[in-house]
Amino acid sequence: GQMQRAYDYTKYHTMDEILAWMKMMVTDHPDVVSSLVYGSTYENRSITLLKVGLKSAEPKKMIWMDCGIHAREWIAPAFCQHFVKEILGSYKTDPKISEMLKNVDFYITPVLNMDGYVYSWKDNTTRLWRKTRSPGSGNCTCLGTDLNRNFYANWGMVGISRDCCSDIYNGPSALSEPEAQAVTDFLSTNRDMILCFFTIHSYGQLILLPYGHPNITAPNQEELMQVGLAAAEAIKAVHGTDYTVGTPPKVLYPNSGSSRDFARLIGIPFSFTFELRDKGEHGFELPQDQIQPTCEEAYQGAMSIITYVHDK
Ligand code: ING
Ligand code: ZN
Repeated sequence: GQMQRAYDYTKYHTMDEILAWMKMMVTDHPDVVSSLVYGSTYENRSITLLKVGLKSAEPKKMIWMDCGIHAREWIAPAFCQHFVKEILGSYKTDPKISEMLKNVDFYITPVLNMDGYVYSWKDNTTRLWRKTRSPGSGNCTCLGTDLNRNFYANWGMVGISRDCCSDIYNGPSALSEPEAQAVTDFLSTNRDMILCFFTIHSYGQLILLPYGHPNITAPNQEELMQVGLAAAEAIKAVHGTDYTVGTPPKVLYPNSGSSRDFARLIGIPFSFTFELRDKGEHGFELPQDQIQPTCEEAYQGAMSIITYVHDK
């Protein structure tokens, strides 16, 4: 089928609604979209991505994008959905997007931390949940590990907490969380084919580059910075929104165990964290009337980077 069925992209959606949306994308665009389960969460939900691209006889390069690694950052899953909607709505008429879909496949996970996302929708007291829902080590009574501190990338070194009640608890061990293990397995298997890695967060209006650790520098740091700055310009051109570009230690504070750093460490040349709107006025509870403009501008930022890596 060619037509896009109704879905309200200007609202936040529950996990069940997002899963139904994913099924709808596959059903409505069978020639371009398929879904793939690549792991399961602590609570046994199937971690599912959408693969978006045109069929090809040749092996295709890949672009990775995950959203919702942190439960409360609801604008992130909304962005992944907007991104899929935009490329599906434009590839038939936009020769640039159609060329991209011929040459690369997009692997897009709308909600990585599914257990946490479901919990953040439970009631008013759980709205600001960040972590997974697994028990920490030993006798701790708190639940949850920060997935973005749990990857095998200088795990446990800096910008983490060993207190399992902390929001930046890095977990009992590297890759203790099945969600981090699932991403790690996918990236490791496909690392030679992946051109670019995006992980989408909020908030802060930042484009973060590897590495989070202050003592290591990516070999293509200069190029990452230039590509990031061009993306920030593309973002600003849409609604005038300012994004800051740099490594975490330069723009905020160091961290370790992030998926962005892991992706770069295993050789994926371009790896970026987007921190979407805003700068703290509403924070994680970004009003729904900002979903559309936030996604429109960030789409242009992501496309600026994707165009660069595609044409290179
Ligand atoms: N921020 C990311 C986090 O994992 C980050 C990325 C790391 C930003 C270090 C700045 C410094 O903390 C959010 N919002 O999750
Ligand atoms: Zn985050």
